[in-house]
Amino acid sequence: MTAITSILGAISKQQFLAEYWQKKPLLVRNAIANFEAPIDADELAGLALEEEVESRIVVEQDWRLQHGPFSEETFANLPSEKWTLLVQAVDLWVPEVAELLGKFDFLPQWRIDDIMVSYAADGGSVGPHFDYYDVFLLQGAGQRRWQIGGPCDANCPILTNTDLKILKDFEPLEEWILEPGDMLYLPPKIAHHGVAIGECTTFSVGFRAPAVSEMLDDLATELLSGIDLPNHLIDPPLTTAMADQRITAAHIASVRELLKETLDNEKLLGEWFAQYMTRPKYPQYVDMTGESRSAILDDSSSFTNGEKD
Ligand SMILES: [Mn+2]
Repeated sequence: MTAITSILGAISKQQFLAEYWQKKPLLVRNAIANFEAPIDADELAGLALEEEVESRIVVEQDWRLQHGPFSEETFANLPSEKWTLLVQAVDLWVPEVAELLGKFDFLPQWRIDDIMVSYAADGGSVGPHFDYYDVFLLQGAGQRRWQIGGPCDANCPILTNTDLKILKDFEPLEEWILEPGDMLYLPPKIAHHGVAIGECTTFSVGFRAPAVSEMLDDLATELLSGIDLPNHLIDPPLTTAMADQRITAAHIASVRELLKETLDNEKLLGEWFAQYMTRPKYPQYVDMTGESRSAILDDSSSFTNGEKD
């Protein structure tokens, strides 16, 4: 009988969640034994020709970022080295890639965003950078050298002459060469830099981590669209001394109180959040992708593709 092995290797799922998830990087050698990438470079380039598929090409020479869909001509005119093709949400278009998601059953499924697959020519990279989401970087075909640095945030200087957010000062602290089936887990904000050694493909399992501003925007839209919230701004106790252009701390406190009261609504927040996190990545293509996302609130309301059942 063959033992069923976890994608975390020798680390148990419980240990991973307690010690690594959103805390520190983990390299897993041979996360998938004898891994054969479920999509190859030609198939990936084929996807990037499709209008419905979100793809990008990064050329290192001038850190130029191009958005797909691409044409055969685009590929014919690329340099022989140091470029990368990135295709988003390949799991939605290729069932064999979607199957990989089954290996991440130790995490809330509604947190998963997509599997991005990248192909890099020799020396290709997207530059040293950091992301705000967790990611598992599973090596497909070929080799890639991953270097990681320390934690970064919006204050870390980035290059100004490109649309890419490339770190100006990247100091690698550790590095590994990943072989097919090896996997590197990175928590949010860790600086990283992956350079292809020869041609290679990498499968990036990324997680949904909306910014607070995005969540507030969406929640506000939800509130505007239906639920009647009768509360309006009210004054703190006024004195005649407040009858001028100053906004007092007492006024700010009453605004804060009003906003907190609005958010302090379990049902409103839960239902909005469940719908928000189960919204399809590409709502306009659900008929083609069959994208299905669901979540169940602990009060047992269930949500599918952003709708309440
Ligand atoms: Mn990254």
